Amino acid sequence: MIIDAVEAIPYRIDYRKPLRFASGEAHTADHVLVRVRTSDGVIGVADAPPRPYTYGETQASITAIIDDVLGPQVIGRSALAREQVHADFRRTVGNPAAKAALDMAIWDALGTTLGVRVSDLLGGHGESMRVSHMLGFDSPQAMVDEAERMRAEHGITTFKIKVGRRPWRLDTDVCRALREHFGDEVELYVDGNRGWSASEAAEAMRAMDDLGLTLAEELCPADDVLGRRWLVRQLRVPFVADESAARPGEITRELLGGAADAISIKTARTGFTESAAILGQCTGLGVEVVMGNQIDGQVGTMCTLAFGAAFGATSRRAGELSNFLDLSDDLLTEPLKIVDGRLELRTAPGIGYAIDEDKLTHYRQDR
Ligand code: MUC
Ligand code: MG
Repeated sequence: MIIDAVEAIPYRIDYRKPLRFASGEAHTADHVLVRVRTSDGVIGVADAPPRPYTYGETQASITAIIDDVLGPQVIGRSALAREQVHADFRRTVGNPAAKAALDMAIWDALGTTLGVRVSDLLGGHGESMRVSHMLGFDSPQAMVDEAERMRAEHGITTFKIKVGRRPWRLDTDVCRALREHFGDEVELYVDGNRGWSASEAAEAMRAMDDLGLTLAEELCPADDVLGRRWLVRQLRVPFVADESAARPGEITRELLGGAADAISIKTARTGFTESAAILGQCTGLGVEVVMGNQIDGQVGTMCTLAFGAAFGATSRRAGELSNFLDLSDDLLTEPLKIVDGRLELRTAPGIGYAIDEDKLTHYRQDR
């Protein structure tokens, strides 16, 4: 179970249509597939999605930090030695997606070696999760049409609506159109990716008071410290910290400072090991969590599912597990399928996926 090789493979797959949100937009998935091999010949795999507008990482930076720093550190470590691996990781500041993918690839190798699913190793709570779909910026009609297609084709009835545009009416009109179209048959919540000021967010949320939204995520910047506390105090729904609280210390600061009262856990940035620590922190503090999405493909989505299904607290709310549907193609031999609004774990050990090598050869950028 000794890690003897690490690979960081840059690849590119187009989205069918760009996903737009307040802090950026994604046209192509320029991701990095991370593979570890152990001395027994077992391969572990995970995905690193660069999100420069949130964490400063790029495809090139992820490949370089794995090739030059993190990969050489884990080579020679046992796949069981997570504490040592993370002590090594802490010697390098930042690079959350690169570290998360390596962490999850090691877990995948461990599960495969033991013949056990990673989700069972983590917690073994359930077999599936309810799915929430994230709707990027567009006109009210286009966003209603997309949500309707998601419900008709995949049975999805929970939607996270991207907000944070100016003027804020662009977004409140979308939320109202969705509620008018679906009535009480869907759950709706919003994510501002820090696009509004605290006062704009307060006005917009007041204008949507009658829409029955269930969560509000990152409506304004966490750096607007007093403004954000002022906003959070007056909202009638939990305020979810996402990109402002990606590390355990940041989560403590945001929660104790009154700048958030729920947390988005994203395996794409905290892997399995650190996500488990964050989940313990949140449940200990009595704070709700949501399994978030970093516009993941199917590899990343299965990682989110493996973690989310493993625990009661992460399975309570719908997990953001469907934006792989926005990609024009993907890398799994057996594509994911959302049925009746739920995504099921697979039976295979490890994270449970197999990579289609022909597709990887086709999409990789390094050959
Ligand atoms: C979200 O929840 O903010 C968009 C970019 C990213 O990194 O995450 C998303 C979704
Ligand atoms: Mg978010």
